[in-house]
Amino acid sequence: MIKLYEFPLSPFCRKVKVVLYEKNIPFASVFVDLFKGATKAEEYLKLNPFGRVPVLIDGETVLYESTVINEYLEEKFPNPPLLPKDPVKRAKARMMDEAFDNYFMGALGPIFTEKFMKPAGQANEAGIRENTAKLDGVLRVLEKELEGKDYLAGEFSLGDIGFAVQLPRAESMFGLKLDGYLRVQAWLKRITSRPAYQKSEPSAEFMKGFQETMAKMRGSA
Ligand SMILES: N[C@@H](CCC(=O)N[C@@H](CS)C(=O)NCC(=O)O)C(=O)O
Repeated sequence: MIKLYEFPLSPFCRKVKVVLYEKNIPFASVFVDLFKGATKAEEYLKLNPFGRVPVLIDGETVLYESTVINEYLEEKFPNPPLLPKDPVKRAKARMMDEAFDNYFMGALGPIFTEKFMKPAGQANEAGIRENTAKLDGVLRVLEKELEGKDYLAGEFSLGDIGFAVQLPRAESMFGLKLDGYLRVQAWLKRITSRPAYQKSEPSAEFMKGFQETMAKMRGSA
């Protein structure tokens, strides 16, 4: 059976999990405790020398990088398809996934560090504002992309998944405002109501533990 090494809150892990569930691929989840530095352990580095989650193991095949893992799953398990047939729409789906990884997560990562990793009161507020403005810029792009379309590439695809798993989290944990982005809100509703999406949500128990650990870390940082 396929194994997914994951940290449930990681959007890169959730990108892969949504695909596994959408395609009804059975898999076993292996919890990688980022708080305990598990990605830097010698055994883990044999799987991913860059020390990140997710890692997917399929028989003898060991893969890392969420985008590549999802392309692999799409090729090996083509049904239901998560990339459009039309080459232009396929390119759009891939562009949107890249935009998520690079521009959205590229701005959210530094906000996470400032807001959650620094001791209370020591966050670089100017840095947070600057990166929040970048996130807002990405939302403007999405709103425009969704003009006349239900999904970013015209049909539900790999291009929607990263954004859809992380936008609600960015709203609840980072205070990102979706007000005024009406197409984005409607599109999110369409995706978040999918059973595969819902199954990929971290459990309430995990979230409670996560919040307690973050609070302890900030208190003692
Ligand atoms: N480009 C990678 C990014 C993976 C990544 O950054 N994962 C983070 C969690 S969201 C991680 O493993 N961090 C652990 C660490 O840096 O030690 C992908 O798409 O899989």
